Amino acid sequence: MVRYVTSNPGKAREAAAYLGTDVETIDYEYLEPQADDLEPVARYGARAAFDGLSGDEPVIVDDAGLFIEAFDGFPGPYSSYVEDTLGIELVAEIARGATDQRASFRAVIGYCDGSVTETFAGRVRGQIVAPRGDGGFGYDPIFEHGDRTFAEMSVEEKNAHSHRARALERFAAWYDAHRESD
Ligand code: ITT
Repeated sequence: MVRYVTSNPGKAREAAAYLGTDVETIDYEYLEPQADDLEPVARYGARAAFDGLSGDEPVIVDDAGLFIEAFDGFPGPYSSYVEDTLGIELVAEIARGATDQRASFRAVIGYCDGSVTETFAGRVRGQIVAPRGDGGFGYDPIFEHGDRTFAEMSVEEKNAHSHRARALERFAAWYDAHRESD
């Protein structure tokens, strides 16, 4: 059993739907350093969550963000702060004023079992649009992939395309091989 550690119920819902009974989701806030890249944040977070929680079961954390092409990837690792301060409507309005609306979501899964720490990245491309849909969470209403925003998709539909599902897929393949070699 792997523990998926997050304070975000939207992420927990998607991970549980993707990984099924192999995962237990735990609501726990671990120390997250600020960095220009997601990978070191996920790596550090996995270790911090493993050390902060009692128990020997491996943990995974998930650091994600929205990277807008016209803004050279901003807000990227600062997505949480920007969502809380500007809000997604204003992000969409500013991005739609630029000539290029392309963006991508990225997620990095950090894994730690006390002795091994690994990271797994996933990415999905799309474009910034005016908010549509009431599903999902965070920036989902302003991120269009194909002809729908992520907020217009069910959890299963979003998992068929998302950055998180791609990172979880890479993690799950590695973890199966890692367990077999133990
Ligand atoms: P934890 O760190 O506790 O897991 P968090 O919400 O702080 O939860 P992140 O730092 O990874 O998680 O999220 C950064 C921001 O990106 C935050 O504003 C999220 O709402 C947003 N976000 C992350 N994944 C997303 C997704 O799949 N769809 C829409 N927004 C997402």
